Amino acid sequence: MTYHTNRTKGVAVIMVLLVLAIVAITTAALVKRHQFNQAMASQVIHLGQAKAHIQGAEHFAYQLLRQDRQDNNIDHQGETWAQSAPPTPVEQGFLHGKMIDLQGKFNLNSLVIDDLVHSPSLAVFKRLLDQHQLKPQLSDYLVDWLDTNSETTQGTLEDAYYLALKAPYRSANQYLLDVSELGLVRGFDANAMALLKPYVTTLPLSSNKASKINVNSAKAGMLMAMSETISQNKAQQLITSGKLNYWPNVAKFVDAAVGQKSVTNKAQWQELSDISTVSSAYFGLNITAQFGVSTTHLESTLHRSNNGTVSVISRMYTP
Ligand SMILES: [Ca+2]
Ligand SMILES: [Ca+2]
Repeated sequence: MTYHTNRTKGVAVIMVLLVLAIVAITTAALVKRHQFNQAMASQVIHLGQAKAHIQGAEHFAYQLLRQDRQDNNIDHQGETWAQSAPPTPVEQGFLHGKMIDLQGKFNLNSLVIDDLVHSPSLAVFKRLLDQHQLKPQLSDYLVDWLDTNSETTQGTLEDAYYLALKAPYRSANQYLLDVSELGLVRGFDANAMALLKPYVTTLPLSSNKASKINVNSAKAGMLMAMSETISQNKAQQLITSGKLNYWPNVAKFVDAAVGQKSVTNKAQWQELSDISTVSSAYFGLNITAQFGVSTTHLESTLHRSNNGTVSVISRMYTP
């Protein structure tokens, strides 16, 4: 009898312990779920706050560009739009942004104009490849990717290479929308992409004309690629002079780069002049907003028309 009572008591104790364990587990799960829901809710709130602030900053950037066009027709790095805003505290978060002149880079789409190779642009791109010890054939592969026909200049089929790949695809035969697409083109491996990225961009062609490069925003490597006569030293000199005092017009820059136009340098002078500008229409905007643990990033490409109207060409949020 005693044995039976003890056994019953033992079973009861185990039952109580079991119930307690279940209660503890359930409570822990509920607390965890509550914390998770709370975290989710604050994440959603923070994300909403971040996006609202980013949109505000984006509109501010449009205004800067619009105002700038009303003020002048020259674009350089000393102007307000070109100054990056350091992380600025806003209500419950931080906001920072940067605008770059995309015309300080080489527009890859300029290689093919009216379905034909644009020789001045090809020369720039070949020098850019050479500068980074990349094969000159890369420019041929890119031209074939951009032009509408499916034959290479050697008369072979462009797609022969792409269709033989493990995951086959065809040549796009159209303009690039993003620099990352270059990774699909024959020969453009990760190394080539990384080397070229600071110097190249993909912009629409205004009135089907090759894009000009803004010499007030171009890096030294870009200036070297723009003319065979611009050495590394010369490019550095031009950058230094441009920083002290921006180039107010193309002629002043070209004179400084290749010397005043004369019988001997006439061709080089004209060549460099034809691909240069001091006025930009395309800008890249990067805005980061940090609220709580959420960081949201916006990358957009803006177009500014001659009268200052700003429109968005592309916009990408992460996340
Ligand atoms: Ca300006
Ligand atoms: Ca083609």
